[in-house]
Amino acid sequence: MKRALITGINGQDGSYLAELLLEKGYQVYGLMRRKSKVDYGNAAHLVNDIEFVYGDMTDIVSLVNAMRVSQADEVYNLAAQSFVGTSWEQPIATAEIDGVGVANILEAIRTVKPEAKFYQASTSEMFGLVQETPQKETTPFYPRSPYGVAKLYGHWITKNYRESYNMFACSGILFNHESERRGLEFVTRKITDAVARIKFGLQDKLELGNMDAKRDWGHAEDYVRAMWLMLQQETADDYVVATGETRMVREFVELAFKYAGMDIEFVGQGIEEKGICKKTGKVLVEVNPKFFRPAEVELLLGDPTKAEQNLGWNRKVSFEQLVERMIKADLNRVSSEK
Ligand code: NAP
Ligand code: G4F
Repeated sequence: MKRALITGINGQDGSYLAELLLEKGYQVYGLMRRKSKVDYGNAAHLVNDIEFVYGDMTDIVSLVNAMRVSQADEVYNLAAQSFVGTSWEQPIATAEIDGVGVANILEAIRTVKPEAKFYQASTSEMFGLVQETPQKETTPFYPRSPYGVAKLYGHWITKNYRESYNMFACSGILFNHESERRGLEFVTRKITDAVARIKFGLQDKLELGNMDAKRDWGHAEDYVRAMWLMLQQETADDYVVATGETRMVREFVELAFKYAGMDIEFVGQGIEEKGICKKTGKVLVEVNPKFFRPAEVELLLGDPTKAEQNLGWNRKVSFEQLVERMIKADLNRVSSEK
């Protein structure tokens, strides 16, 4: 039986990856932070199937302990302060968790079980002010947030340990991936949650920042499969994982309202732009500059050719299916809460 350690087990990707590895017969260990009230987050339904180990990416002792306890053959480092907006408010914590934390886990592996295979959760945020479109493995990086800068350190230290110590260490440069389990502050889930609440009369309108931003959005279930595939190869390498399609935030909003039976149209420009319900004429979407970022990533569009050719990876969930799944789940949840 193969053994895997997943950091960030309570997050969106951690829970989907744990399900995949359990299905494949792995013994799964999950690293989680101690909280004043125990909360397994997205992994709550797996509480009897996973061995949980307390630890923190900023505490190398806890990571050495997690490696000793798990004796993992594969380590998936998904733990991070993952919200770009917060990285301007907590730049140091973000650097310590998302940057130095990667060196900590690599050192823990090197100390306890150097032959373990390692996956690092790198990100398309590292492309930031994009230098080439579509973005691929060879595109130069230009991060635009403290999060992107910290992740770039994590990316390079992973490559450096591969080259310095011959460790099997891979980075997946994953573009945005969402799901019914996405945190409520990320734009897709903020939209589907708000649309459901508006539908059931619990909220008047949705306030957003930059609706012109373009993202390459896929479903998390597809993306965790790519992580696993990377660690099943003969040699370690880095891969872009993306859909090859890009959409504006505004398109996500329109589709989410449509699937909830409330067609909207956008009128006005800039901070005056509004989304109006075609049937009732009510304003359902407004711009609030409070959600603008100090520096924005305007466009992300990934080229997944290498992952498709070398890993045999393909995404299964389309953009439309992603929005539909998320809106359906939030409509069900909000209706039962109501
Ligand atoms: P997520 O839902 O925010 O999950 C992140 C997890 O990291 C949470 O379980 C969190 O635990 C844990 N964590 C945070 N700080 C920690 C610390 N100091 N020590 C230990 N654990 C800590 O993120 P996700 O969407 O699943 O993303 C997984 C990884 O992929 C992240 O590294 C993210 O940066 C990266 N990534 C995500 C995307 C995307 O579009 N989703 C794209 C590219 C890369 P708590 O529950 O205790 O907060
Ligand atoms: O959903 P977001 O917060 O995701 P962002 O910044 O692209 O980061 C996500 O994807 C990265 C991969 O590229 C991951 F590494 C990272 O961990 C995270 O998962 O914002 C998407 C876009 C941005 O351009 C933002 O300015 O939506 C725009 N936006 C417009 N209004 C908003 C809002 N974002 C949020 N969160 N909230 C708004 O009201």
